Amino acid sequence: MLETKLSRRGFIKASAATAVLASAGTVGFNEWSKEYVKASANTKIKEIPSTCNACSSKCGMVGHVKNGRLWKLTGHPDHPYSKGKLCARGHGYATVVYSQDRLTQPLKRLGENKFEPITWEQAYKEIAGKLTQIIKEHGPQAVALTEDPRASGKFYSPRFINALGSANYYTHHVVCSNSRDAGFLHTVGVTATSADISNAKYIMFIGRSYGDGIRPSSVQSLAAARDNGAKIVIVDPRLNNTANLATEWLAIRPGTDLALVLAMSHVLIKENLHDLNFIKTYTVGFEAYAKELAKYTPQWAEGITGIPAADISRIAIDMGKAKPKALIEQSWRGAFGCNYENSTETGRAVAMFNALLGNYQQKGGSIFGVKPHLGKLDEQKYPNPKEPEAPKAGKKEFPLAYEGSGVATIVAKEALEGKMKAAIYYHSNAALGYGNPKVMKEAFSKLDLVVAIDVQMSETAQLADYVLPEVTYIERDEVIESLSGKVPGIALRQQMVEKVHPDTKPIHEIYTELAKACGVGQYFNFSLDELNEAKLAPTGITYKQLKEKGTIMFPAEEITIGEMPKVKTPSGKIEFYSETYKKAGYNPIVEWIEPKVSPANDSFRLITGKQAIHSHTQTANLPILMQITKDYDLERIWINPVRAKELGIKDGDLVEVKSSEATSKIRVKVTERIHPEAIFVPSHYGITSKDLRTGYGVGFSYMEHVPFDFEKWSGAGNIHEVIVKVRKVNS
Ligand SMILES: Nc1nc2c(c(=O)[nH]1)N[C@H]1C(S)=C(S)[C@@H](COP(=O)(O)OP(=O)(O)OC[C@H]3O[C@@H](n4cnc5c(=O)[nH]c(N)nc54)[C@H](O)[C@@H]3O)O[C@H]1N2
Ligand SMILES: Nc1nc2c(c(=O)[nH]1)N[C@H]1C(S)=C(S)[C@@H](COP(=O)(O)OP(=O)(O)OC[C@H]3O[C@@H](n4cnc5c(=O)[nH]c(N)nc54)[C@H](O)[C@@H]3O)O[C@H]1N2
Ligand code: SF4
Ligand SMILES: [Mo]
Repeated sequence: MLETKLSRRGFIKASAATAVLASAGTVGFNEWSKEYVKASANTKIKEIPSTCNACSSKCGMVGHVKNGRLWKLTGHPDHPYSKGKLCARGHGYATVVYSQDRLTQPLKRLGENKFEPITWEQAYKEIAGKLTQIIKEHGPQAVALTEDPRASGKFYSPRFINALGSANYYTHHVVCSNSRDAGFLHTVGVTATSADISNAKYIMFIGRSYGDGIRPSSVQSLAAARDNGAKIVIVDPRLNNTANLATEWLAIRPGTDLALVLAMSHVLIKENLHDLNFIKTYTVGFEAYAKELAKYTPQWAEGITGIPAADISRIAIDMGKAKPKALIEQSWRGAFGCNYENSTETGRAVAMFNALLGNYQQKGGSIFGVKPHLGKLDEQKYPNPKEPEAPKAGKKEFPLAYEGSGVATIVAKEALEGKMKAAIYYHSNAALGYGNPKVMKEAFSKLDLVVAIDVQMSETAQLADYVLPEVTYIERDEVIESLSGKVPGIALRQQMVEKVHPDTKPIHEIYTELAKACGVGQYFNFSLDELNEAKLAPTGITYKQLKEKGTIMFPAEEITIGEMPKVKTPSGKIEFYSETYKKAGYNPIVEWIEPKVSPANDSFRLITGKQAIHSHTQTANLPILMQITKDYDLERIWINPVRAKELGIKDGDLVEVKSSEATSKIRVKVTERIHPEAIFVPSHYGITSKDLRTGYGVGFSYMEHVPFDFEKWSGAGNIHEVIVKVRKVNS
């Protein structure tokens, strides 16, 4: 078990180290652009507001274009996520527009890693021919489409697959937040709440790191909370880079957060610090949950989590006293997004803990945001596709998963079973990022048709029969993005520079033309401008105004703090007891669930997480960002010094990491900032596509070690249910 003494010492050292790293990274970028501004003071510059595409936050940004070339970006001041700032990825990823490794024309696969360029006409004709044939033989349910939902994709992708008669639309959440989303959905009626961080007095982060999984405004609000004297507790087996804003680190045994939350809930009730008034008015099932909680004492949780019982009680009591300005932040991927067999139930317990504190829709608490009221296309003129007859694949097996995201890896499972025949991947690197790459490759090989729409030759594109090259986000207009939150708003992505490669196209054009070729063009008989005009109609804002501003917020529609909206669960209340669970054959009450696997004395659990300068697999090929990895030696895995010593491993040594699935070689960072039972792998490396010349061969992908699996509740990938052994090697 980890000693608190050890954690404290590591904590102080690490805070100093992260401060150095953070300033080194940011100063470099600022200085670089300042120099650039000076050097080109006399040139006329066009400023075009748009949105970033370097991660799912899609922050507002302003492109500065000189002589038709993008040369600088700044954060959009009005956008709620950027608030005037962009992160390093936001700056660095934009260089993708001029990348040497971009896709420049449609490709057809000839054999393993062999492709020939073809025309768009040929691509559309052949893809449509195959899709039509597959649908004729196996029905539309044998066809699926998966994406990382971005503004245009969110509208066009489901519409396209529905137009073909299939309900099989999926998103990357199966390896992101499917578990948290399901847990929250069946408790508070939405897949995520937001947190009023800047007004909070006591904030607990369970495996969510604002300093690594960056969104500029989140970091700003946490700094504001810190300035206001808030207590900030990080629960993480690793001391992450939010450390320099935190007051305390709980080095939890990975996979045991559910036990911690159950015990804290137990303490709140035992000490009578729960908000009974809120519970009576806005929740159902409290009595049954309180009864279950009786056995989850802090002493019990100490044995499971490794966190001293006294700390668990103290923190729960302090949070109870600080309520309603106390909360567990809703989290994202890190601890219970998609990692363990108990992740969905951890998500539920977290949403319930916030209900015990009565912090919903309170200042400094958990917030249900609102969406802007936007218009739709006129259905008379622009008919919607019919509702598909067969349900989405995976719905039967995982009825609790959020239907909007689905369980994307079911496509691979059904391909292996011979049921799924065609898969389209848009803006998604499923072959490397969604499940074990060997299993994904085998599944793809069983499909009659794989289409990848990308900007570079990703691992997924390499396995596709057809690769369609999209223009980058710097070169395209998109559908209006609605922003929900305390204040709703809208943001527009717009074209900043002319296409660099004439044979690339924006996604709305690709879907519209492919739909025509498939004989379902009647559902795409509108232009992007017509669609955006229709969306804007009820707002009173003109398209011209939106193009000029880029981001527009609606402060008149701000939510009223203190006023609970109707909860979107079946009971209309926050549910401590779920009838939906019961009907689906699951326990309606949250109980402790063990992780599927646990390390023994001679092994470790593999865990992963973000680094502030990279996004998933998509940034590894950008020289400007990969150079930071190299300068700071960031691709190394983390190991605790006590375990390293036992194994005769020193900082910088080369080691072999071996799991049931794979063997990788990598150098180590020996650090007190990691729990002795865990090995931490930064998540952005291990590119195997040789066409990505910068990313190729750096580090390894933790996904190689993850057994292909589905969590029982949400279908998520269980991506930390991995045991590895580590040994020193010489080469
Ligand atoms: N830099 C960067 N930022 C991003 C992204 C990106 O790719 N790069 N992507 C965006 C997206 S899509 C997402 S989902 C978010 C993810 O945002 P986060 O969820 O904050 O990011 P992670 O780094 O994946 O995980 C956070 C922390 O969880 C810890 N952790 C691992 N296992 C456990 C556990 O068992 N218990 C606990 N308590 N903690 C654990 C890790 O050590 C890590 O420090 O980031 C968003 N922002
Ligand atoms: N190895 C690994 N696996 C992961 C993660 C990780 O960090 N590493 N993160 C997990 C999480 S939290 C999430 S949310 C998912 C994310 O998984 P994905 O959504 O698949 O994200 P990426 O792996 O970055 O792949 C994005 C793909 O989109 C392409 N792309 C980028 N811009 C454009 C564009 O403008 N148009 C088109 N058509 N394509 C574009 C990129 O080239 C890349 O191939 O992965 C999960 N799995
Ligand atoms: S957080 Fe960074 S990478 Fe993500 S959208 Fe914002 S600026 Fe871009
Ligand atoms: Mo994610």
